[in-house]
Amino acid sequence: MKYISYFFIAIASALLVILLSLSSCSPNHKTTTSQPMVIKDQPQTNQQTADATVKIHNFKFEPANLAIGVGKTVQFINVDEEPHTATATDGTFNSKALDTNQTWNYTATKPGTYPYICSIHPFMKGTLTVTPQKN
Ligand SMILES: [Cu+2]
Repeated sequence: MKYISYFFIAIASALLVILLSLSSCSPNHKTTTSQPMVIKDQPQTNQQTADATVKIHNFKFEPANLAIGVGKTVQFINVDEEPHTATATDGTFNSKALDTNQTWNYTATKPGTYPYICSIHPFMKGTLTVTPQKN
């Protein structure tokens, strides 16, 4: 009987040691092994990151006038409770309706001046100027 109880104490302490080493090691392993994978994923999300942002707030485009270089990306984000769009009056781009906190990216392809409105609230006006230089 004594041997059996020693045996159990030995197993229990061994388990404790394993548990302790696991709990102290696993956070380190997570930060070292899973973070490089996150970093690998980041370039993909960085490609979608915009060069400029237009916030749609209080039924206004902020800033209402924005200039970006050709090839650059502008992100529209609607922070209103109402849906809004960013719709070029000449049809060059159209975000369709953006719900609250929804974003939409537009990459400028051709230099020019593009007035745009919200097609739901046409009194909302903005102008996107696409400059020839890639800045
Ligand atoms: Cu609107």
